[in-house]
Amino acid sequence: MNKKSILDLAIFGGSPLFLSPVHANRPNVGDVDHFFTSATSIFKNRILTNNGPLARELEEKLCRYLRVRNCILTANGTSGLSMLIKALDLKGEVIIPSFTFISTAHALMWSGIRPVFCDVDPVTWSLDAGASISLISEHTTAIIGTHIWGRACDVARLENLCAERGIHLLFDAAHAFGCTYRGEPIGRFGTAEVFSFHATKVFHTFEGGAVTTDDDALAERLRKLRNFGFGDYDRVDMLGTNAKMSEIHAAMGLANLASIETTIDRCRSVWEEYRTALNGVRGLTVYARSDSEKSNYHYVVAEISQAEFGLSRDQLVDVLHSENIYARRYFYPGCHRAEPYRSLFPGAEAGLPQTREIGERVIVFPGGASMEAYDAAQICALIRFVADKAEEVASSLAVKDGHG
Ligand code: T4K
Repeated sequence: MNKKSILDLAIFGGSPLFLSPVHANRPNVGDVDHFFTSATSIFKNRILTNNGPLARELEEKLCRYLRVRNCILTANGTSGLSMLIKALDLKGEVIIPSFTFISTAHALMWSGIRPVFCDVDPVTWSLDAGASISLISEHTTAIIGTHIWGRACDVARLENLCAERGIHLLFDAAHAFGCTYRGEPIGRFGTAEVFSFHATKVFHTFEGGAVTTDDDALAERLRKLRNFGFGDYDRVDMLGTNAKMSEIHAAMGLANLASIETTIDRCRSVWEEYRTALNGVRGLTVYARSDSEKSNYHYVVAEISQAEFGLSRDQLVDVLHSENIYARRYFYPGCHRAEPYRSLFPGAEAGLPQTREIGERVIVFPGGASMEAYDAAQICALIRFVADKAEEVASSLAVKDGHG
């Protein structure tokens, strides 16, 4: 990092630190030779999709890895969520965090279910089990927690609560592949869990997802739903959809699964690089991982406190973007402030103080196995430089924006 004065920052006319964009969540790519070998087999046997041999092999291997009885691969995480909602015949209202990806709320609305937004825990940023109690009504049929950044929800407390109230507990495990809760792999808690295997996830199938469950009857229903409701040739048993995973996607999954532990190790070293290099930067806190659980370390997340850092999160994002570092603000501003929810439920904001606070402070840095440790070190050095000169940067930004 060769910037000496703030005039060297790209936002003030200097050369960007990186010549080409460095993205948050650039896809990891596992064992490419493994992928091409599987892909060749697809063309040899001409089974391209419809629960083919590679999809079945991947389901079996994922069941073993996640220690769960059933894994139903899907076209993406959102179709997995939608199918699960149908398979359980959920209705009325479902409680979800607002601080999550928009797809959970959308999947509910597509089924005519009202998402009821719950606040998040200030430490883990996952659904606040305590806050959810007062949101349960006679119309509530389920709670869906998100294991945000791979850190588990308060599973035990939510399980007790849902069992007491006779409602389903589901988890969005999109961030949590390879992570544990009380030493057990995430994927086997609640009635069912849903993974996203999107390209930007630690384990991916280009696009894809899965529902995992120990409930065999539910799994059977999901398999039928995934394939238009077919129970047999010429026999349709229910209102289904098409959410199958094709063979080429499964081939990518098999290749990525073969190298998942190496991928996680690499994610961890990148995360450690950030944590060590940013240690002591005032007003910047790297989101903590639980010491007692396994994490995939895929997301490098931090919180910016403007009062101490000297710049707002958004100002830091602008500075980084101009350097070609595409840090993101996931999941700002929260689902409740996105349409159609903002118009439908204008009062939701009042019950979501933590969501608002975290949404204003969160920043996701480029991380994951596809990052070079050297690049992570460069990014950290730049952030440290900006933090040291925050006052000067803030005044120059104000002048630049015409407020100075
Ligand atoms: N629940 C949670 C908690 C989720 O995070 C998600 C998905 C879901 C459920 C739903 O699962 P899916 O139905 O998606 O399977 C991305 C992903 O599209 C989305 O899958 C993901 N969450 C979400 C957090 O991130 P965008 O709109 O931010 O994606 P995009 O295109 O900006 O990509 C992110 C970054 O990655 C970019 O900076 C560029 C880079 N990138 C991306 C792709 C696709 C690459 O370098 N190469 C690529 O191929 O939503």
